[in-house]
Amino acid sequence: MAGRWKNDLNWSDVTPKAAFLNRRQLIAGTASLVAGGIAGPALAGLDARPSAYSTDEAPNSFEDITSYNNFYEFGSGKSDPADYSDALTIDPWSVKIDGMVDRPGDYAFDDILKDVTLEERIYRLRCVEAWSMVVPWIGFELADLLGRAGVQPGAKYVAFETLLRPEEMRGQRRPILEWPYREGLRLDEAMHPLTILATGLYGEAIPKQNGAPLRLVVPWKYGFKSIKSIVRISLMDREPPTSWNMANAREYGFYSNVNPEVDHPRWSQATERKVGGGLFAKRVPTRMFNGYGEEVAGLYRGMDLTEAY
Ligand SMILES: Nc1nc2c(c(=O)[nH]1)N[C@H]1C(S)=C(S)[C@@H](COP(=O)(O)O)O[C@H]1N2
Ligand SMILES: [Mo]
Repeated sequence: MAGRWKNDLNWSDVTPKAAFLNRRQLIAGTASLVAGGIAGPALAGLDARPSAYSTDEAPNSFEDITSYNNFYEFGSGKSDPADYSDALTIDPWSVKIDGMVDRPGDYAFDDILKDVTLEERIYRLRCVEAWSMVVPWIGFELADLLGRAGVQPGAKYVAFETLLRPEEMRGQRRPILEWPYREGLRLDEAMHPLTILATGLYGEAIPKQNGAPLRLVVPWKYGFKSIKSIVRISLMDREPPTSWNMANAREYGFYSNVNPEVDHPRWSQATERKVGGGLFAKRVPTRMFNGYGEEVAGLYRGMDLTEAY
């Protein structure tokens, strides 16, 4: 994969990770690279531009983001994805887009990238297990790809599937979940500009444990909605079955919007532990829609979010 970016120089080489402490510093870094004339090769890495949707909060370290993961295809321990995802081959990769679209087919990963605008999106990530991180993703809006496939008028939902390959994904050899991992969004959620497909983080191609080569990121929903290593996207007129909902519908609703007022049946969702804060860090209050309410509350106007959780 590294080769596909056509250069060996990445953000990590030209900018110490510490320089990513906050967005302002990142932008300053971008500007100085441009001024210094090495922006071409360095930024060709993922050629991403900053976005107004990014949070000013300090991103977690690359180490935190790539060593504390949920990716049950490699096991249910937090370090299993980093320990075992090396076995996954991600080149070649294609995404089947089917269902209610004008141009169904197998879209090669390289081909998908040709047509999209990569941005850096520094988003909060809130896991349903009540921990959180801030991640500097690189990605593009899902709406761009759906537009290219041509969504038909009757489509109301989008279903996503992860790769099924037990030979390489050792967790799939056990029935922890009904494989392949499946997720879904309502079409308006999928078309929202905050909803991205991430292909990188910290300016580099996305590590396998984070969902290489492309994964969904829906920052106002619990992390499990942000399905990794996607091989299929289907446009449907009905709500698709989703993995965690099939495993336990009472605990994991289809919407799963971050909501501090609706507790998980087994724990409170009112507060969260920020990963990387240290053993004695205080928990912080969880925000409605993970702090993205201004952008997305309108999608749910008139809905009872205690019922439709
Ligand atoms: N295919 C797949 N996608 C997945 C998961 C998984 O087990 N399999 N875990 C989810 C959960 S519970 C979370 S919190 C996020 C974690 O993303 P990260 O490891 O990149 O932080 O990925 C989500 N996407
Ligand atoms: Mo999660």
